[in-house]
Amino acid sequence: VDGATVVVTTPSGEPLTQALARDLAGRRRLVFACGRYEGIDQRVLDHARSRTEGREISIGDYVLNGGEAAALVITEAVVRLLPGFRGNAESLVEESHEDGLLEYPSYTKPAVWRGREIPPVLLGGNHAAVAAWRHEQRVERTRRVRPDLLPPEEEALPGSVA
Ligand code: 6SD
Repeated sequence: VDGATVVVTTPSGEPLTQALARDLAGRRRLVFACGRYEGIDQRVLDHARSRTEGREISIGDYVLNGGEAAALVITEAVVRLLPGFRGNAESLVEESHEDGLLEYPSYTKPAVWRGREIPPVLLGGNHAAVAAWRHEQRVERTRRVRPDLLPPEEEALPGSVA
């Protein structure tokens, strides 16, 4: 198809990241090719690549039974980045993986739910304190579950000397 990017979902592809999703969101048209059984015959891939731009993409280091679920995941990551998908463009920027840190924990109403309270700093009205607390939560969570993502300026542990 004219101007299309053919996306082949495969565990041997380049990893899907937010940056790759953003790249794909800028393409005119995406065509997904989903393998079954042994995947897609190499000649079909070569033919598609001779006529269009092709990307082989993996959604993670595990093996699915076919490419369809991976295509759905890629579609979800890309479509929400298209212009006009939702009103507040700024709210996208704060989310996990847009700036290398995981998201801070989210609290809504009520202030006490089944005996569990919202952290008091969030109810204090001090916006700078809220921002500092959320940043620390993001750093702590990233350090704990995804140390590979931690930006260099956050690598030192609190109290450590450079
Ligand atoms: C046989 C497929 C296509 C089988 C896949 C992609 C990822 N990240 N894991 N597994 C996959 C894709 C598996 O066709």
